[in-house]
Amino acid sequence: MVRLVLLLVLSAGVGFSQEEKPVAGMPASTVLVASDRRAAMTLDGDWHVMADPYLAGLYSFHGAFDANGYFKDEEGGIGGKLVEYNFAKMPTIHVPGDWNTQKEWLRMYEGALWYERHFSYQPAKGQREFLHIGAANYRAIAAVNGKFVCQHEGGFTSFDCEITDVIRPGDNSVVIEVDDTRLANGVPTLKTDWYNYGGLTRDVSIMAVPAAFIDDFELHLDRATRSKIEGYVHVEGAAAGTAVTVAIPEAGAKANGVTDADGRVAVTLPVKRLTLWSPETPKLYQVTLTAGADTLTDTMGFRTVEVSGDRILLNGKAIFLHGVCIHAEAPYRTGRANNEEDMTTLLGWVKQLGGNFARLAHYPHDEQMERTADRMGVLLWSEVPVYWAEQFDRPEVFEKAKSQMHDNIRRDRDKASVILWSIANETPSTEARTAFLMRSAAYVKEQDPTRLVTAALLVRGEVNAKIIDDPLGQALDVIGFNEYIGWYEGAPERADTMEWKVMYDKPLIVSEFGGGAKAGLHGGDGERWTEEYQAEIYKHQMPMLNRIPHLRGMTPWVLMDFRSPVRQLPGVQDGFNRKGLVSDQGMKKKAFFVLQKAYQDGSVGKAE
Ligand code: GCB
Repeated sequence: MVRLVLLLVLSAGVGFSQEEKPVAGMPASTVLVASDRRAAMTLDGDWHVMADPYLAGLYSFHGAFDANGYFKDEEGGIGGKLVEYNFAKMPTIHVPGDWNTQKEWLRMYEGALWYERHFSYQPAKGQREFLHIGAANYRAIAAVNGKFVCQHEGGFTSFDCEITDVIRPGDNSVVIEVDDTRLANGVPTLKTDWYNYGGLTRDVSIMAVPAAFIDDFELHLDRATRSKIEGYVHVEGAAAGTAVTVAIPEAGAKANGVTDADGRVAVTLPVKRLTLWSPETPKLYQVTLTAGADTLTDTMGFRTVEVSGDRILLNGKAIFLHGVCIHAEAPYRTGRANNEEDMTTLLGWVKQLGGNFARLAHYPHDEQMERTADRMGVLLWSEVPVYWAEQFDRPEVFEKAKSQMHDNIRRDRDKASVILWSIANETPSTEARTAFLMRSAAYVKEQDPTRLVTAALLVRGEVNAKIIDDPLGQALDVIGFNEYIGWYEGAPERADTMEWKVMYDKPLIVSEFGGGAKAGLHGGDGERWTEEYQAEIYKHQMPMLNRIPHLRGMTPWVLMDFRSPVRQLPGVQDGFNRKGLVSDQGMKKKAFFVLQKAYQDGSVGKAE
């Protein structure tokens, strides 16, 4: 491993490119499920930061790692003696938080930023410790007390690095290099329509667990009978025969078992009189898992979701998904959403709309979002950032997408709110794309057969007709599609005569439609950027949506205005995509009320 790293460091001087940054050979990270339910020592707060656009800390003449995998300087964990830098004298920024909205000098910065802080700790004998990072956009390399502990790629998934061997009693240092350079072979790729907020955007903490501990489990209500909960528990480091118990005291359910040679045990809990989770009754139960010395208590809802013909069934009943798309943008202050108040505000607006559903665009959101949706009763579509023109023929791109799907599913399969895994958004229908996404769909099915697979597709158009026939549809349980009639395409009235030809007998969700408006800008119905024009789009969309065969859900674009560097129109956009129903400052636009009325009186959408 060390040799590989050194080799890469040496070769870095000659023709080094961002895409080749040394990620191979470093210790891997893992994802500990329900980590937010474990006792943790928070590392949130102020961290020293140093921008490093030339990656001097990794590759400079100072060198990087010594023969034992240590950074040369134990003090700060970055190459060289403390001559040309000094973390203690560097400015600080707050974690969690993107760097762009915290410091004017970092507003447009894309590159590497080193984070550093100290913390005091007393390791208990026989425990294992992990550094938990809620999200680091886009790549991260972490070191504790000068020793590498892990690397990670993917800006929106959480990860855990084992630090048992390097953490020590008393003072400890942690250094994390976060690099948000956009990559042609990254997921997402170079161009998106959202702000590339860099940094440690979510909570960071130290977690201690017993030597053998529950790192993964899955529990779901059986679709066929709805009278038993099934799944498994995995105990990392457990000897075969370790006793495992799963108990849901309020439901009078309990199961015992022992781990096999892989640390795994299958569980079945018969349940009677279970209150099923739904948007109307978001009932959550305490679920206690015990394995040897480890105990983990999660909060879970139980429900089933399935497709029958062209209907979506929740707990066996046909449902129409009245929803809206949401970016992980913080209301009022902008930047990345990362606390419970942000989540409650965003989902509160969904509830005010009369909605029961949200599409979390276009990447995994903070886990607190799913927790809040579980509590408030909002069904969710969860997505990985396979967005627009990915390099679908490059094998490493598939591996990156796969690891994000894996980590996202592993983190959130204990959340009743999540019913749909989306594998992509608006990808061109090419052979390479279809082969890639067919594999993605199969992978998601294998990882989680209890939920539904979807993607937001593009639609083909004829003069007065739209056609949904993308070959990827074959691999999806529910077909999502985006359309912008009245905004990118014609005037709002164009929807009135549009015909829809759907080649699949499957449930459909219109996963985007809408248009831009500047909150507070008023004018005639035909005047772009006014609240009136946006409201007109919604008024003309709804009757059309009611004519689309198999339509079982809708998530207009988008709940709230969000920052995007490709939206520059001065005085109107000013760096924000203005398709929000609510402004970034929480002002509701006219279209909000048009949609609210339709959701509340049920005039749009039929469950069967
Ligand atoms: C889309 C994309 C979304 C954009 C939106 C827009 O089709 O999926 O990410 O933000 O259109 O506003 O153009």
